[in-house]
This record gives sequence, C-alpha cells and structure tokens, in this order.
Amino acid sequence: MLLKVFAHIDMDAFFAAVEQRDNPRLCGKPVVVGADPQNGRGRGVVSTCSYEARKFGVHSAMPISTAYRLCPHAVFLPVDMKKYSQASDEIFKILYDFTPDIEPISVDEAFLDITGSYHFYGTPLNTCREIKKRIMDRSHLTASIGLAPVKMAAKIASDLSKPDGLLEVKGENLKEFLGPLDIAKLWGVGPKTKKALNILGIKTIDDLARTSLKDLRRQFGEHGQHLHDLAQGIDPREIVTDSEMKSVSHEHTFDTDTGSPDEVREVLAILSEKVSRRLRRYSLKGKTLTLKVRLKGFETSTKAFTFGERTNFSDTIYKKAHELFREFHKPGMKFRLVGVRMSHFDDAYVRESLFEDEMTKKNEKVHAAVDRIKDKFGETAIVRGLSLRNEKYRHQSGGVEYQRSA
Ligand code: TTP
Ligand code: MG
Repeated sequence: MLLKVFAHIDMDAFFAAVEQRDNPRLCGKPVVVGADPQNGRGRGVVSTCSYEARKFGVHSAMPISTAYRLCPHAVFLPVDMKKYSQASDEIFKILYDFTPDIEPISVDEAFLDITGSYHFYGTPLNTCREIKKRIMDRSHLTASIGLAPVKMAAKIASDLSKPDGLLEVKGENLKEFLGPLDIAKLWGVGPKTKKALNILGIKTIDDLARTSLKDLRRQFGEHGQHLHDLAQGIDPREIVTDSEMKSVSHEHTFDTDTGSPDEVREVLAILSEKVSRRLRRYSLKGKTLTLKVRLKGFETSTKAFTFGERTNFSDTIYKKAHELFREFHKPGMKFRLVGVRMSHFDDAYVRESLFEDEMTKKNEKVHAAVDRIKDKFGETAIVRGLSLRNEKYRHQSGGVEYQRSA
C-alpha cells in the first residue's frame, strides 16, 4: 500500500505576527491582538498574542482584562481582519503553487496531501523547507509544518514544532512518536473525554493504545473504536478540498452536562450563527439541517430536516434547530454536547439567487453587511440578542467539519 504524505501547516501567532511584520518596532515585544483592554477594565477576549506575550501566560480566548493584568506593558492592538485576510490569501496562493490537494482549515491553517507532488522537490522534508522559504520570502511570516503518513500526526507534529518549526514523523516511528504524548493531543479527545480517560488511569497515548477495544467500547460506545484506532496511529481520513466539502458544522461540549433547555437554546443560536457565517463565506447554501445531541452517557442522536429551499440564513437555521431540539427533548434529559450541521449544497447558488424573491435578496444584503462589520471589528461586534448573554460560548465550539464526497 502506498504510504500517504500529509503536511499540516499552521502560521505562528498569526494576527500578532502580521502586526509585527508591518511595524518592525513591535518585533521582539509582547503584542496582544484582541478587544480593547481599557486599562484592565475592558470586556472581550484575546484573539492571539506574540510568543513574547505567551511567556507571561497570555493566550487566545483569555479575557482581555486578565491579559492586561498578566502583561500590562504589552502592546495591545485591535483585530484588523482585512489585513489578516490579505495575508492569508497570499499564503494560500503560495500553497496552491505546490499542490491542488489542499484542505483549508482556517485563515492560517491547512492540510496538504503532497504524496504526488513531493518528488518535484526531492523529499517531503525538502518540499516543506521550500514552502516555508517561499512564505518567508514573499510574506515575511513564519509557518510551522508537520509531516506524517496520517493527518492527525501531521497536526500534532506541526504543533510540537512551533514556532518556525518543521517536524517529520515517518511511518516506522509513528507509534513511538505518539506513545508518550498526553491523550489530549489526539484529535477527538476534548476535555470531557480526557477526564473520562484519566479516571480510568489512561494518561498517555501509549496507555490508550494498551487499553482493550472492548473496554473502550463499553465506556465510549462507537467513539471507543475511533479512540482505539487513533492511539494505534490509524487515521484513514483523507484531505477534503474546497470543492469536495459536503457539510459545515459546529459543535459545543458543555463544561458540565446541562439539563437546562434555555442553555441549550442559547448555544444553538450561536452554533447556527457560526454555521450560517461559514456557509456564506464559501458562498454555499444548504438544504438539510442536522441537529446532533449527545446525552450524559455518550449516547448520540441526530435529527434532520430538509428545507423546501436552500438557505444560509442564521435565523432560519436556528429556528429549525431549536424546533428539532424541542421535539427531541424530554424532561430529565442531560446534555453533554449539541451540534448543528448544514449539508446538501447547491453548486448553482449564484444562478439560483438571481431568481429569488425580493425578501430573500434584502435578507442577503443584511447578512452581508453583518459579515462586513464582523470582518472589520471581530466576531463579537454584532451578535443576536439571544447570543449576547452567553459570551462564554463564543470561543468554545468545535471546528468546522468537512466531509469527503461519496
Ligand atoms: P491559531 O493558529 O490557533 O493561533 P496563532 O496562529 O495565533 O498561534 P500559533 O502559533 O499557536 O498557531 O489561530 C490563528 C488565528 O486565529 C490567530 O492568530 C487569531 C485567531 N484566533 C482568534 O481570533 N481566537 C481564538 O480563540 C483563536 C484560537 C484564534
Ligand atoms: Mg496559527
């Protein structure tokens, strides 16, 4: 079997690095990008910070007031999304010069399948050296890259190599590489699963690899098989290119299982908004909405609804998601996780929208205006009235899910 070669690339301290590049006086200094600290009284959170600021304990999603307390002499800057989007476009253009097999994950992160292209540069390692060099030459920014025969190990490798790193994990070293790492490094092991595993005495990936599949299945159901595979270094996931994207979803795991339908409703509003925004970013509209709920004992259920017309409006998605939830909910239920997914996209989105009624067009304009404001002033500039009350959820939901075409 041909071994695949995956590269995971992630820019270092991305927003802060762009700011330092554009203002050399900031180089070598702690820089915090995010909400206005207002001398320690500011609300809102840190988007990111330079590695110099990380030494003081500052990190992404931390309240800006805490960041100010930890590092008052840092340079605090507002989010300039337009600038970072430009830098991101430039970097992605460079990546597409190397291979079309790219799965974009976020503004500063992507998976590349270089199995068929690395020969042009000799070896996978040389290919990645060349990618890093080209990014530095053209964008004056540093990237970290992990190389491995499976995606999840490539991601762990880029993370461990930060900043300005390059780390290759060869197939024969995969288990040895993963073994001593904390289980939290595994894709799919969030704080909840980590806690549940720790209670069983499972701390490292090696501990997990030694646990019997039977025990894991008993504890985690279907998820147990996945955990078992990952710990053995088995991860069959391929990259999913933009054109293959089949669904967009966001999930949220509650800090403590909740029995409050109101709390679930607020989270659904935020998840719907995130899914809606992501769909619009890719100029997509979906026809099928799927609500996912995981109950206290890891039992997972999904409920789907197919709209008469494709949509990417947050209100439409939220109302239906909440309706599905109400149909599902029974008194006494406790929820561990909820998720919202939209699928069944239409390639002819632009064409279809030409014939849509005036109301839809108006609605589209409103959404586009909201997106522009968010791009300019950050994700929390405008949020639904309902969402506003729960600031804490805004930075916690899971990533976008990509699925491979059937
Ligand atoms: P990350 O790649 O997670 O972080 P980073 O690039 O700043 O630092 P690292 O070297 O650890 O990769 O996120 C990319 C950008 O996304 C980041 O620069 C700012 C933004 N972001 C937020 O706005 N809020 C967040 O909570 C996170 C995690 C990132
Ligand atoms: Mg990054």
